[in-house]
Amino acid sequence: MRANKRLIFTKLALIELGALAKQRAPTMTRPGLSTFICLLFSLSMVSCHEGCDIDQGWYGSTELGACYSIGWLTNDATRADTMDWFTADAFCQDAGGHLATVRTQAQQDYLRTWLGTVVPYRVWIGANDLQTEGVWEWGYDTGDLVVYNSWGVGEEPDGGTQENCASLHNENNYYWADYHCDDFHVPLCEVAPK
Ligand SMILES: [Ca+2]
Repeated sequence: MRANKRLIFTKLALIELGALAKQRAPTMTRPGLSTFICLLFSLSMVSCHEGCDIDQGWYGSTELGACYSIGWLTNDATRADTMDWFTADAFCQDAGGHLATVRTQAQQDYLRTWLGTVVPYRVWIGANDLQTEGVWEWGYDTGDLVVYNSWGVGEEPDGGTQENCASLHNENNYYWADYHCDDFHVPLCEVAPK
């Protein structure tokens, strides 16, 4: 990281912190800018992940509403790091969480920017319509229905009963797409911020 870029990031952070200090209500800030600043910090190796254990590979924040992890992956990720949706679901539960939910535009934007820098593969999230075709829920048979969505422009989801699990499509700007659940993708896990 060049020194002048660090200076710019520092200035942006000071501007943001100053704006936050002027607000009386701490519960509602400007999530878009804050999340952007936080992401810049993560890319510059400066911690800005309140509520998420970044030392253990969990990215996100209390403000974002989620901590996401692909913790065992590196930029050298290979197909060996991928698995089918059911194995991915169990993998995330073993990690103390669940396959990722994406419930807001801020979360989608965060994941798109972050994953675009680290994962050159399709990424499983928890959305599936395994129980009832066309009725998408977070996790298997949870009743936690998908409300916000970011399906790819066009026909997605377009696989009918043959494609019942959702992935962030790295070849399409991380919009969602439905895939056969036995395909091999990278699992994206989530835990709640502390
Ligand atoms: Ca389907």
